[in-house]
Amino acid sequence: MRVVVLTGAGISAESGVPTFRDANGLWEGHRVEDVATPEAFERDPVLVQRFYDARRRALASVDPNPAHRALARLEAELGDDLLVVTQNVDDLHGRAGTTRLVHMHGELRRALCTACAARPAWHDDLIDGPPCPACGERALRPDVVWFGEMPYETDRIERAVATCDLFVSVGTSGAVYPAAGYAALAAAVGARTLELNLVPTMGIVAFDEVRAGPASVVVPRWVDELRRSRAG
Ligand code: BJW
Repeated sequence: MRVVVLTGAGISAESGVPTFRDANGLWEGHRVEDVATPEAFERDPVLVQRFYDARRRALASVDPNPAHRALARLEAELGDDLLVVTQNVDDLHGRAGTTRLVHMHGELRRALCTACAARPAWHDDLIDGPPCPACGERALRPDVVWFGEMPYETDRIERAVATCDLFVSVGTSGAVYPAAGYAALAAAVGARTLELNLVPTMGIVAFDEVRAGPASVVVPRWVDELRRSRAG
């Protein structure tokens, strides 16, 4: 059975990483739409670099929660038949042990050189304009996908969604495309669709099944069920 799991900010909420569109989703009064665009970066690079430097620093004090760890256990069970597609730019899936992973909106712990397109691993602040390790230009920005930019590895994701048997959406509001369209794509090819969310969303397509609850509870429960059903 081929499974695609799409995750969003809700899976990391209980690790202490704020979501975007819930009550505490603002950063110093700014909506994500006001800081996560190329136009915002052009207009006020200091503000945008501060936003991402603060979030990169905050990663040092958060850890994967039982939902991230359950998906790593699922990979141990399904191997290449699982693909986890995350919209999150934190590194909690990787730290939990997931390797079949696409960071479609990029990663906080990577920089992107606007001069040479290198994407070096990056753990420090970018606000002081450090040189790119590849070309030496002081042209590094966070390696994250802003509105109007092309998400990473969309061909690979769409191939996986179009050939999966089960599509699971975890902790995402379904407000941002192209990720918001993947459940509809999966349904169109006959895959079963399941939503795991604190509060069920009303997406463009109704999921076959919806389980409401915190990710740290509903994800391990679902993973354990799936593993038991395969064993027995
Ligand atoms: C829990 C929980 C708990 C809470 N347990 N659950 C008009 C129509 C259609 C599309 C467009 C349009 N105008 C423009 C577009 C395109 C645009 C878009 O979608 N805009 C919308 C606003 C409409 N998209 C783009 O520009 C994308 N690029 C693109 O489309 O390129 C062209 C293309 C064409 C064809 C194929 C491919 C490409 C790029 C989008 C980039 C998004 N970037 C951001 C910022 C990344 C960097 C950063 O982190 O700062 O990505 S925006 C932000 O939203 C971030 C997230 O990944 C993304 C999604 O948010 P998410 O994860 O869903 O979080 P929330 O907060 O919204 O929801 C949290 C959920 O968790 C809630 O449901 C809670 O209930 C739940 N939850 N606690 C379980 N404990």
